[in-house]
Amino acid sequence: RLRMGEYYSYSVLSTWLERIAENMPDIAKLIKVGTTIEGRDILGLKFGKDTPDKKIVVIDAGIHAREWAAIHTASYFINLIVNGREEDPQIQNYLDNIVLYIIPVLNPDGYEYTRTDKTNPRARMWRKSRSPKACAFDGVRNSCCMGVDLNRNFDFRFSEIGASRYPCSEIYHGPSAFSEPESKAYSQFLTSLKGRLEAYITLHSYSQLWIYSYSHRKFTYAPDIEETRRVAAKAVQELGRMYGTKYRHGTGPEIIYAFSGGSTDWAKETLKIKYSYTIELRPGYEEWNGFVLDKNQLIPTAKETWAGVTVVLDEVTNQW
Ligand code: 0X9
Ligand code: ZN
Repeated sequence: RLRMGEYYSYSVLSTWLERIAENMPDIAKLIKVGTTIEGRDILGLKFGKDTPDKKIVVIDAGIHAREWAAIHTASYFINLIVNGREEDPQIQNYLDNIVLYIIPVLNPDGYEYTRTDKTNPRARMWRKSRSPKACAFDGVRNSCCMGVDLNRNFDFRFSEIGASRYPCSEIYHGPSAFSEPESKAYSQFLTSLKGRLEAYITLHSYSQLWIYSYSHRKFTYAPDIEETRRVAAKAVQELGRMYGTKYRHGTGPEIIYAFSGGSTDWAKETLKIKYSYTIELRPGYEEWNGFVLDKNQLIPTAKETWAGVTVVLDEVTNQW
């Protein structure tokens, strides 16, 4: 059992997931999405008994290494389901009626690198994966750097906008769509759920935003935009009810910036997922270094986010 409100290493988190699966085989199964470039297993838990008629929801976090509050929030969700289900009929209802996957750290190599900040202070702000150096002539010299922004490496308008072809950029999209083992494995995992996958939520930080498709161009939506927007509006409202935290909802280019190659857009378009959301957690965008969230904000952040996420889970659960 892990105490919430703390940050943990990937190996501690992994052992925790393994223990949960061992001790509660009726409600949780360990899943392995794939292997990272440095050889780590990308692990998650599958909650609920799987029957072919059940809708599936996937929640992930930590595709960006420095977004620790997102990783904590996904871990908190796991903890809530495992240790809070007996007192919470709503959670019991989810376990009975849907299959819920939670993958708390999609980019464990990057996450572990950010945790070396005690000896290398710059490491804390690492965002990308840890793939080997690639080089490109940047106009002055041939520059070589490690890492790919995995949220630019999905096969949705790859490299079109808000992404860089220079390996030293924070938003380097990689040599080709799904060139990276992490994004490739994850896309295959999501594809394997196609048809039953009703909601996909990816947790990021920060800016307090609830974002839906599409991200590459303004006023470009999937056909079910009205429904997408209605549920987002409701989620943001429920989230805010808890502590008054103000979120905005909209598409990326309408409320922050345009980009392509992201996981939610790819999932929306390719897998035709009904609810595909990127959530940018606390703090608000006016904060200059919101990636470092004070520990005393971790639990409130996770709690309010859960309140928003339950709006989506309720839509999926009550659907038939
Ligand atoms: O840029 C990203 O990949 C995400 N933001 S973050 O600060 N966590 O890196 C997602 C951006 C949300 N979507 C759009 N801008 N469309
Ligand atoms: Zn992010």
